[in-house]
Amino acid sequence: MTEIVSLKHAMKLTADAVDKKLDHLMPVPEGAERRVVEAMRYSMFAGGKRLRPFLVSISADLFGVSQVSALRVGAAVECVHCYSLIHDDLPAMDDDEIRRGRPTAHIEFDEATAVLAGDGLLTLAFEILAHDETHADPRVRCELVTALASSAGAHGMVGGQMLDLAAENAQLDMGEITRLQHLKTGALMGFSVEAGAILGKASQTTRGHLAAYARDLGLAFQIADDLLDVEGDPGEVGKATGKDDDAGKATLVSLLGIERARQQAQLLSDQAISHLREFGDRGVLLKELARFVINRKK
Ligand code: GRG
Repeated sequence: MTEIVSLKHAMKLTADAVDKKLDHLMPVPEGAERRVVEAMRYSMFAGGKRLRPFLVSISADLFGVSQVSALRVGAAVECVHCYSLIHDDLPAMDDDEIRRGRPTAHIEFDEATAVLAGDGLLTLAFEILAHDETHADPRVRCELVTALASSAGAHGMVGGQMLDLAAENAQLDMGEITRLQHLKTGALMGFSVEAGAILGKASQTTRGHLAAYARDLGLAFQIADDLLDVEGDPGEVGKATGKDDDAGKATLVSLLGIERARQQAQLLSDQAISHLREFGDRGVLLKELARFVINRKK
């Protein structure tokens, strides 16, 4: 119980700090472009958990990296995450009207503005990473840019979203679903964990352990998300539930059933924790987070 309280406290501290940073990085301009920035801010400051910035922060902590760097990278990855949610909600994709308990961006504004708000956030992410305040070493900044681009692009999250769209009303097996989810959800989480190691110039062996942790964490997170879609309370989850079933989407829950999916999430969470041995007590928040993602209610 004490550990969960301290995890929540640590998550809140990071969320507050990254919100402050994002507020500073997204000033509202005068003129006609004001509307797109307002839409970016509307979606950005809507009560997200800031899980990915927290992952950056705690992985950076393992290597004694300054929180100034970690917060900027956290802000960048949250921009990419937020863009993906705006675009995912569009009528051409998941066609959702509620996200985080509020009207989605295209409902609150309009479709064209929502597309542009997503584009604005995606490009802002790379501007943040490339700035010399993110890290003094340009090679580190370049590595961050490359890693975020590949985890967000056609061989990462965008590719996963393509597989997801193609999967409607298709019979996917466990391997295919796992690959889809690894790309759609896991890739950006993988970047978030890897970012600390890039900032801290960690060894390849250490990076391998963190990548294995992130892979299992992402898959466990996604199963929990699919369970929430089946069992969650829309009021608490902050969005419509039952969407996967309505769209005929294959998930590990539809394939395995609720009980076995829950067991699989537990197994992945335990496996994620097993990759953290080399960090000893310093890995405690990463461990707690692996437990948190499968027990969350939103
Ligand atoms: C449109 C390129 C493009 C990609 C969309 C992320 C994504 C890919 C789709 C979102 C659909 C979805 C519900 C995916 C499940 C995993 C996920 C990203 C959940 C939302 O992440 P949280 O729980 O959200 O971290 P908050 O609101 O806390 O920020």
